[in-house]
Amino acid sequence: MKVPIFRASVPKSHPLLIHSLSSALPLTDEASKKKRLLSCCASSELNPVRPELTFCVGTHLIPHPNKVEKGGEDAFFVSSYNGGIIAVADGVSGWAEQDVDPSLFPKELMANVSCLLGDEEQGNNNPQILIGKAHAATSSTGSATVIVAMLERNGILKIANVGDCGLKVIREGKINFSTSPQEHYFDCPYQLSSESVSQTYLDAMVSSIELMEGDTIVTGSDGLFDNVFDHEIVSALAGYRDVAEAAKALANLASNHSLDSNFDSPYSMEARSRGFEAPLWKKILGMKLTGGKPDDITVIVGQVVSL
Ligand SMILES: [Mn+2]
Repeated sequence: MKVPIFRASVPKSHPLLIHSLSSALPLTDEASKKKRLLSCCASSELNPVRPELTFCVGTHLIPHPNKVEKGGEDAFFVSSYNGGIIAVADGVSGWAEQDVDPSLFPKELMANVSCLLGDEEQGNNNPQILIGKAHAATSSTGSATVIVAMLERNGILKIANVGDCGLKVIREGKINFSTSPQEHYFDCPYQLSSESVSQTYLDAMVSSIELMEGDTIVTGSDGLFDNVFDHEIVSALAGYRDVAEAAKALANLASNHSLDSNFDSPYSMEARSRGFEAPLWKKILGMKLTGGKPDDITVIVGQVVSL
C-alpha cells in the first residue's frame, strides 16, 4: 500500500466545535494512590520533604472545520503520573483517500502510551522508549506525528517527538526552549506509521530540559504552531492565569488565523521561503501568498508548580 505521507488540508470557513478530552490511566494500585488529575493547582497530600515539581494543565482541541463531526484527527492525553505527562499525536489525513479513518492510529497510539505508563517495565520513564513500545503495540492502519513529554519531580522534562507536534517553554515572558519540527519536505513531517517504511522511535528528536517553578509549557499539534507566532503565544499567555482558559485562548487564536486568508501566518511565511507562490489571480493583483492553515488544533498549556 502506498503510504500517504502528506497532509491534505482544504481551506473552508465553517463554525467551530470546541472539544477537549483526556484519558485516564490504568495504573497499578500504588501508582493510583499517587495519581491525581492535573486540572487544578491544589497542593498535594504527599507533602514531600523538599519541593518537587509538577504541572497544572489545561487542554483545548478544535477540530478542522471539515472534521468537526468526528472530532478531528488529533489525539492527546495528560496524566499526573510521576511529575506529569503530556502527549499529543496528529493523524496524517492523507489516509482518508484510502478509506482509512486517519484518527484511529493516533488515538490508539495515545491509548498505548497511556497504558504503558502503568507498567513497571524498564524504560517506561523514557519518552523515546515509550513511543517505541506504543508504536509497536498499535495495530490500526494509519500514521501520526507524536510528542511525549514526561516531567520528573526533580524538574527535568524529558521530551521525544517524531514530526511536527511541538513544545515550547516560556520563562519570564520569553520563549526559553522550543522543539524543532522534523520533516522530509515542506508539509510532509516525519511520522510513525502502520507501514514498515515509516520513521521509528529511533528517529525521534530527544530533549531534556530543567524546568523551574513558574515556567509555562505549551504543547500542541502543528495546527497551533503553523498558525500562531511565538510572540503571540507569549502575549496570549500573559493575559491568563488559568491554564484551561489559556489553552482555549491559544486554540481560538490559532483557529481564527487558520481561517484568515489574509493573515501572514508562520505557515505561509515558511511556504514562501520554500519557493511556493500565491495563486495567479493574487500575483496579478500584486499580492503574496498568505493565509493560515486550516487543521485540527490541539493546545495543552502546563504551568509548573511545586507539590
Ligand atoms: Mn496537524
